[in-house]
Amino acid sequence: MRAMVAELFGKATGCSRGKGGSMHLIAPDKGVMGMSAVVGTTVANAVGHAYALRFRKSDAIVASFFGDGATEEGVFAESLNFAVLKKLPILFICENNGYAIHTHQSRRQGSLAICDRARAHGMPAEQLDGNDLLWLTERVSQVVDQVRGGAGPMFLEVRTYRWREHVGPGLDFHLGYRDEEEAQPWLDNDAVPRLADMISREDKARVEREVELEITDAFAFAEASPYPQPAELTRDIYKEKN
Ligand SMILES: Cc1ncc(C[n+]2csc(CCOP(=O)(O)OP(=O)(O)O)c2C)c(N)n1
Ligand SMILES: [Mg+2]
Repeated sequence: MRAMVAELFGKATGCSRGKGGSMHLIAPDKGVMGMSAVVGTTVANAVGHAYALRFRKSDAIVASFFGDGATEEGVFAESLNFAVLKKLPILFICENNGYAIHTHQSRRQGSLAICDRARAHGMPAEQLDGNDLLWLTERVSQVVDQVRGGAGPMFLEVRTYRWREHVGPGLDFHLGYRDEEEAQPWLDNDAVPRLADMISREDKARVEREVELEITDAFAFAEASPYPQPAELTRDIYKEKN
């Protein structure tokens, strides 16, 4: 949390040493192999990493996260095809929130059945409800075991919804591309309060306290951290010699 928030502040203690910002977080020691602002590109990076894991005879698998918009990029099709061809240990997870910026999926895709497109490449695909966290956790762990066991790539489309504007904390219903009626069922059925209802009031208060503390601590850490030195400008451009 500290390294992530410090990165948002552009500080030297950030996980990308303050040079990545919100869209280029990376933490290989934690298994986070990198994010990119260019929609769809991490799908190919993830397939490449799965190929590397195969070479290294690692028992790790890759989970590649992307949005519904990313499935429209050419690189998406190329990456899925290659993953199936090489039977790579990778789980593709599409977080389908119905929108790419202000455009609904139905105005961008001839077929809304994203899973069918994954199946067309020759891999099993399944749609899951992103608000049902317990089933999501159980099903994903089953699928992870299958991928780890050598089943080859698998695809999950997880249905969800965007509450706020595309970037930022504001509401954007006044823009007219969607209405509150569409959003309300998602707000009412949100995963977090649904899960909170399953635990005791004391546990809920404790979790909230711990989370608030962790966030407050991370922001204080980020604010107190220094900015990167000018010499950082030319570091991490090419692979450094050890
Ligand atoms: C190749 C490319 N085209 C366009 C953009 C501009 N852009 C930024 S986010 C975004 C929408 C992405 O939608 P989706 O993949 O569904 O992700 P979401 O934000 O909904 O999670 C677009 C088009 C971009 N960053 N990269
Ligand atoms: Mg989306």
